[in-house]
Amino acid sequence: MFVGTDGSKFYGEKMLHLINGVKMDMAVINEVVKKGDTEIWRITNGAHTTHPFHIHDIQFQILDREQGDGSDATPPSENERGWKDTVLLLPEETVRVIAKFDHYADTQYPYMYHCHILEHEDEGMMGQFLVVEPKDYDRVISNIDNHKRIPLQSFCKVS
Ligand SMILES: [Cu+2]
Repeated sequence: MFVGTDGSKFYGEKMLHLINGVKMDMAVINEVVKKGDTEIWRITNGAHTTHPFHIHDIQFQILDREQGDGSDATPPSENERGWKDTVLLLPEETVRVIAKFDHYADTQYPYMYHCHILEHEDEGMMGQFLVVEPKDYDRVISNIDNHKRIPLQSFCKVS
């Protein structure tokens, strides 16, 4: 799965903070994860603002950080090598995190991921993901695709 961040979008005078270019929508499931899977999420901040990116349900470990100039990814510093539920995304930075989704599964009630700056999440810088039993995955995906869900593997942008 890819999660990312985009440059801030300007709509008139208002700067919106979004993920994948869309606002949080209670009617949209942005991602679906199979319970028991280990996933690497690639989170890119294309903005000039720092965003603390928070994921519900799981704890993750930071794999590496990559600067926007395309320089090589570097491992996290000593203080970032423990279990995390939030990772700071510096401007123009990409961070990869790894997590195992092995807790509660439900086909209807999603978890959230969002920027932890209150003003940003209020603007819609938040998304929803379901964790489902593997046996339910195909059915859930086909149901959700009938609505306006962002396709899996889309490059999720936080801006
Ligand atoms: Cu933010």
